[in-house]
Amino acid sequence: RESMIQLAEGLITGTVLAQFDQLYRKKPGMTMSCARLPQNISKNRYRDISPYDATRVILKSNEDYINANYINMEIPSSTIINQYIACQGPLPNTCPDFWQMTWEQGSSMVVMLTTQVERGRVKCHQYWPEPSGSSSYGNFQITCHSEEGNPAYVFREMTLTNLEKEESRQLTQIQYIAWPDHGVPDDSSDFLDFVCLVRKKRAGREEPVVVHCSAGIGRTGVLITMETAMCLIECNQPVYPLDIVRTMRDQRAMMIQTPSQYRFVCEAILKVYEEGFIKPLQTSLHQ
Ligand code: PTR
Ligand code: PTR
Repeated sequence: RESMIQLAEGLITGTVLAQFDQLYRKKPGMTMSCARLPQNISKNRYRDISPYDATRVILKSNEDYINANYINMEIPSSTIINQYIACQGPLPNTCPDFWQMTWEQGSSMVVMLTTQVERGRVKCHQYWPEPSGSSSYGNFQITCHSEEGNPAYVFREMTLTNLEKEESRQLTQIQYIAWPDHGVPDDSSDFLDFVCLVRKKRAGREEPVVVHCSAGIGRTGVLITMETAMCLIECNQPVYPLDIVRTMRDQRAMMIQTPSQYRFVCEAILKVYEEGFIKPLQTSLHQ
């Protein structure tokens, strides 16, 4: 409760945003040299967005580079560590790498926070087939069984097959579609519903949840912050959003891109706290 009063006051006085502005975007001392190797340049969607060497996801092959970092969020006084892989939206030439990573890391859930094209620019390659279709990406075959949704998000069930090993895994992808990059979601209730859905779907899965937008920093950072805050509130722990951002930026640079995104998530946290937005989730978890 104390931390929430502090947050509410800080939003009014502006200290919350001032502190966000002062926070380092990149953790001092972290290197990002792998991203700059000549053979990896074409695997980065944006020249200015690279993964730290220390926390990058390493593919189990000779060419081991993908623009992705592990992000672990510990919930104090509990045994919960929510694990994520934050990555950029796949490029045509990195789709096989994306599926290889998802396979090797044991992930069965992908959260996508961008559309393929925004304002006439390509933000992410469509790395999955149309519903009831199948496509191959390197050693992996993806079959999309179903696609359903509402104006805010789309839900897809897929099978991921490792063609070499002849093994398959079910995979859920949830895509939020009402959120332009550098911006904030059109509606915070829709967004909170979406985060609740992510929490519900994640229940029981130990493996990292793969989260991406276009660059894998702005919207991805907001989503991870929101889920972490919800989890803290559920566990009766104080929520200090700036600490969450710092913890994320210690693992992937620049997480949460703009002050307006930070303000949006802070306001959404207060809303969750005040309106008990989490209740429907708790009910559904016990079904
Ligand atoms: N990279 C610069 C920035 O962050 O401000 C410039 C920039 C801004 C580039 C927006 C692209 C932007 O959006 P879009 O790619 O959607 O046109
Ligand atoms: N160079 C790009 C820019 O600053 O516009 C990189 C970039 C693109 C950064 C998109 C963030 C972006 O948003 P998101 O991480 O939410 O896809």
